[in-house]
Amino acid sequence: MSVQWFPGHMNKARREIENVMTQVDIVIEVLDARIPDSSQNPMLSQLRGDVPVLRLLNKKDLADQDRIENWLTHWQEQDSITAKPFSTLDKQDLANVKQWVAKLVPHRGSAEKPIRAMIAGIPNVGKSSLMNALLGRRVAKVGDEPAVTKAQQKLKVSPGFVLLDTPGILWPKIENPKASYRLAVTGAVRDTAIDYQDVATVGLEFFIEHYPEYVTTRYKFKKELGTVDQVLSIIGEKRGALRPGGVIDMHKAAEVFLHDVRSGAIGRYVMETPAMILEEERQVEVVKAAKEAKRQARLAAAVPQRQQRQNRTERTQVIPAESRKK
Ligand SMILES: Nc1nc2c(ncn2[C@@H]2O[C@H](COP(=O)(O)OP(=O)(O)OP(=O)(O)O)[C@@H](O)[C@H]2O)c(=O)[nH]1
Ligand SMILES: [Mg+2]
Repeated sequence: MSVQWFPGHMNKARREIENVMTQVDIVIEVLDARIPDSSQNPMLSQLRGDVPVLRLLNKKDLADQDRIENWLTHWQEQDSITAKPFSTLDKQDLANVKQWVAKLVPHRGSAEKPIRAMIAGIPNVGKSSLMNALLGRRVAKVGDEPAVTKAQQKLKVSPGFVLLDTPGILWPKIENPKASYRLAVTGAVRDTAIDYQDVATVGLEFFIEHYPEYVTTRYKFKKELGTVDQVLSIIGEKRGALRPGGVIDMHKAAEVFLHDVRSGAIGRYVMETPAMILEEERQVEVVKAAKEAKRQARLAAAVPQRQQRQNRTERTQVIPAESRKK
C-alpha cells in the first residue's frame, strides 16, 4: 500500500469528494479505533458541510473499550457527532448501520427516496470490508482507486439504503509527527519514510507507558521493564532474533514487536485520548507561533537593509541622456 500523498493527489481526491458530496445524504466516516484522531482527516468536515456524518470506529476487536467510550463522549459533546464502536466482522454492528443512518437522515429511507451514503476514510481503515459486508458480496473494484471518475453507481443495501460504489479516499494527517508515528505503529501507513526500528521504538515507548502489563505478559518478563532499548533486545533474545555470534538483531526484534502490535496479539489498545490530542495540538500551536515570530523578526530586520539598498541605487542612478537634454 502506498500513501505518497502529493499535493496533486490531495487536490484531485478533494475535488472528487466535493463533487459526489452533492449526491449523498450521509457520509459514513470509517476510522481506525486504535487511532481515533490520527485516522481522521479534518478536511472531511469542510468537504461535507451540512451533510451529516456517521463515524464508525472500526476494528473495535483490536481496541481498548474504555478509551473508545472516552472518544464517543468527547465527540458528542464537542461536535454533536454520532460515533459507534464497530467491526466489519460483527454481524450485529453491520445490521445496526441501517438504523444508525436512518436516525441521522429521517427525511429519506423509502424505496423511491433511498438514503444515499458515501463511505469515506484514509487507507486501510476497512472501507472495502465495510462495503462488501453491507452488500453481502464482493463488490468489483473497490481497491485503492479514489472516488468517482465517471457517473456514480449506487449499490443497494436494502430498498431504502444505497451506497456509492466507490469510497472517498482521504489522506492521513501527516503534518503532526507524532500522529505519523502512530499511523505507522498501527500499520495504517506502512510506506513511510520513517525507519522501521524508530517506529518500533516509539511503539514500545507508548506501550511501556500506557499498557506495561501487555509487554510483561506477552514477552514473559520476570523483572521490571527497563529502557526501550533494553526491552527491545530482550524481546529479540526471547524470540530468537539473533545474528551469528549471538548478537541481537534489533531490526528483527522490531519486526516481531510491530507484528504483535499490528495483529493485536499484544492486547487491545487505543493510542490516543482526547486529552493527549488537545495537549499535542497546543504544542503544535506553540511551535507555529514561535516560527511565525521568527519570520516576523526576519522581515523587520530586512526592511532597513532593503531601504539602504534602495537609497544606494537611487544615489548611483545615471540620468539618461534624453532626459538631460530637456
Ligand atoms: N481486526 C479487524 N480487521 C479488520 C476489520 N475490518 C477490516 N479489517 C482489516 O483491515 C484491512 C484493511 O481493510 P480494507 O477493507 O481493505 O480497508 P480499506 O479502507 O478499503 O483500504 P484501502 O483500499 O487501502 O483504502 C484488511 O486486512 C481487513 O481484513 C475489523 O473490524 N477488525
Ligand atoms: Mg479498499
